[in-house]
Order: sequence, then C-alpha cells, then structure tokens
Amino acid sequence: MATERTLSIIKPDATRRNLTGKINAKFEDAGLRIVAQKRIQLTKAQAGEFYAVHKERPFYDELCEFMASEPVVVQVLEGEGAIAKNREVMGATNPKDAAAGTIRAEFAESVGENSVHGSDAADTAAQEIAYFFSGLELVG
Ligand code: IDP
Repeated sequence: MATERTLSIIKPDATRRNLTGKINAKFEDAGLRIVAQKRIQLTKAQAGEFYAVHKERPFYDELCEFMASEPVVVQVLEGEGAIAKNREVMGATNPKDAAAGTIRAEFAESVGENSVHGSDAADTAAQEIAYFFSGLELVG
C-alpha cells in the first residue's frame, strides 16, 4: 500500500477537554506520523467553507458554529494507507456506533461533537491539506 497523507482536525470538544495528547497517541500507536500540526481558531465563515460539501444538510449551521466555538488542532498524518487507517482509528461518526478503542468511542460527546475530522478520500485529503497548510509547512 502506498504512503499517503490525510488531513485531521482535533475538534473543539476535544481541545476544550485537553485531549490533544491522548488523541495524538492513538494516531502514533496506529503507525500514523504527525508531519504537520497547528492550533488555530476558525471563524464561522472558514468552518463553513471547509464543510461546504455539507451546506444542504440540516446540521450545517450547528456544525459551523461548533467548529468556530473554540480552537482546533489541524494536522497532517502520514503513513501506509493513511486515509483509511485514520478513518479506522477515528471510528464511526456517531460515537454510539463507534468500535471499542476508537477515538470517537472513547472521547466523542455526540454525533456532532465527535472529537475528530479525517479526510475520506485521496482527492479530499489533497484539497483539505492545501486549505490549511502551505508546502513549506510539510516537512515529512
Ligand atoms: P465524518 O466526520 O465521520 O466523515 P460526515 O457525515 O462527513 O461524518 O459529517 C461531518 C460532520 O458533521 C461529523 O463529523 C459531525 O461533526 C457532523 N454531523 C454529522 N451528522 C450529524 C448530525 O446528524 N447531527 C449533527 N452533526 C452531525
């Protein structure tokens, strides 16, 4: 399997509860390398642009408010099959459905406040990484 990069976000419910280190340990234990990382405060407009694909969904406004409510940690994870591996480590969107040991099973508070975002495919990973990071910030 090829080495890939994927975009991860540690969401406000997790940064608020000081869970960044515990979540990063899950990534590293799964063989994912954190090759770029920064803590930022999104505006609601920036959150809306990032999640534009969901703009027709009923939870869009709530999601954008939440993502702008407190700082997030945006990061690039690298590894063999990193996109699928990260989705596996994250667990299902709704923590009630997430497998034991996954980030969302252990830390998520609800289907909306579910601690992490991870890109779902190679094209979205490339777009999402470019949304937050310049080439100079990606040191490999
Ligand atoms: P994913 O994050 O597991 O890829 P998506 O379906 O792409 O899940 O949804 C994006 C984000 O939108 C979720 O992670 C969650 O924060 C939020 N979301 C999804 N479904 C709901 C819902 O039914 N109510 C509130 N927020 C939701």
